[in-house]
Amino acid sequence: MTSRNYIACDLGAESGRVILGTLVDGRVVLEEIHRFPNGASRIQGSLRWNVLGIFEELKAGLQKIAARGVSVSSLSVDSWGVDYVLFNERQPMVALPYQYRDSRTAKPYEMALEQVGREKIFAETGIQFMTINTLYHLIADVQENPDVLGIADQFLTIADYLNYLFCGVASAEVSLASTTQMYNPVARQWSTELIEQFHLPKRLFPKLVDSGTRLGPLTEEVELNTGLRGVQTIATCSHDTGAAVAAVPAEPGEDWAYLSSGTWSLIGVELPEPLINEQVLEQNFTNEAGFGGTTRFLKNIVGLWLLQESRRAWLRQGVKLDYTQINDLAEKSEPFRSIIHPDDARFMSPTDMPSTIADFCRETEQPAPETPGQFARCIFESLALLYADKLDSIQELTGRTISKLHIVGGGSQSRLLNQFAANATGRSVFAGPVEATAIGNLLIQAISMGDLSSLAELRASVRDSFSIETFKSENSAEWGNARQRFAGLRM
Ligand code: LFR
Repeated sequence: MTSRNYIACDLGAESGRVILGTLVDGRVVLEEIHRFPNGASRIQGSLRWNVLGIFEELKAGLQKIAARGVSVSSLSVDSWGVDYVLFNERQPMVALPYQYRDSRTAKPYEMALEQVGREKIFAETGIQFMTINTLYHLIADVQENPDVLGIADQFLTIADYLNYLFCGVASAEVSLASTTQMYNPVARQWSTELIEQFHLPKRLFPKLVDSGTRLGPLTEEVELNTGLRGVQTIATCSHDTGAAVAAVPAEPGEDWAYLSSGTWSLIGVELPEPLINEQVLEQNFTNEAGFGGTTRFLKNIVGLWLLQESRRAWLRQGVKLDYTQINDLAEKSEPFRSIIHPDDARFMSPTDMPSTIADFCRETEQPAPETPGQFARCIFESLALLYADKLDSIQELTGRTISKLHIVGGGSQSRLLNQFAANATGRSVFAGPVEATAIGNLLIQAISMGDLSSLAELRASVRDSFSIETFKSENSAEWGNARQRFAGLRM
């Protein structure tokens, strides 16, 4: 029996975790060692991340592992996309990093599209247009914070930055680099064209590395702080969605799509190459870099953010509900009472999610939800309807026929949403694993360390290690009507 240990530091917008993964004869076993809440702070009218606080929490997790005396081969950090830290040789950080939902990109976004145009930006990057993208944040820095930029040597996206704090090697892993909308997936380089057009300081752009690159051992400082020794730092898929897609337990073939479900819903397919054309631009799909040179052809949907923000609003009113209770309430609520279009821009960063949802319903002449159960039912049904729409677009854009939808990530725990997704899309849904991101992170480390051989073997290991639940499509007439109603909601 051979057994190897790896550590995944998995950072989401809501929480961070340190997970110990053990690979025993090709099967992976997970243990959550440390979990901590995460979230942006509102400071001086802006939204910022406390990245050094995250670093301390990750080290607390590493200390717990060191205290057990287990031998660990390697570790790797993954995180959400687009956000970045500016630093120089003497200063670990020259400004507090912005959170992607900060409104400072509104003007730079308009300006960039006007000046250079969607066609050019898309042809260079293949990335969907979202105001959250790094490109518009960096333009905002050039315009509003030239003094801060002036003292920065480099930027690094969040997971790459934390890998750098662990091992002292600064590099941009391609999956995370691709989320910036400044990476050219065909040239496999930063887009010199966009760097020049937008007068972005060239020196800030870090060296690019492939997914699965061994960066180096922990620094002496980190070894001393944590008690961990002899551990390699690996840039796996630094982008959480990239790691999650790597761990989708699909059999080889072209008949499946994935939905990585968490704060965001990322729905798409894995392609051998980027798909960059007019139709893709028009439908605003994206080509993010995946493990092993693959392309994650997908679409960002606002996702469970709708529910997370609603839950926070209810909490402010003294109504405390966990997700199991919310699911139960949704299940008991009237079907299709009101539906929203999750793509509507108002849902991106509202100050009060339930009243924003209620407003949408009133404006579209539907009854506004009143109870948490009604809100949750409306959110789940609306998300499922949008998944169905996007699957149709994916088929049309790629020419593939999709018969299976793999749902991974925290959102796959909602059996109700899984069933709705099967009903709305008319496909079989395969739910799990919940921890796909951490698993992808851990098993890409296993590939880098020579313990697994390929992406196909990685996926086989996920299939062998975790149970996957199947949901068959039901109530097709009812959902067909709902899809028509949903199509009429386009605003
Ligand atoms: C999911 C995710 C998405 C990215 C969004 C913002 O956690 O990484 O893939 O578009 O967060 O960074």
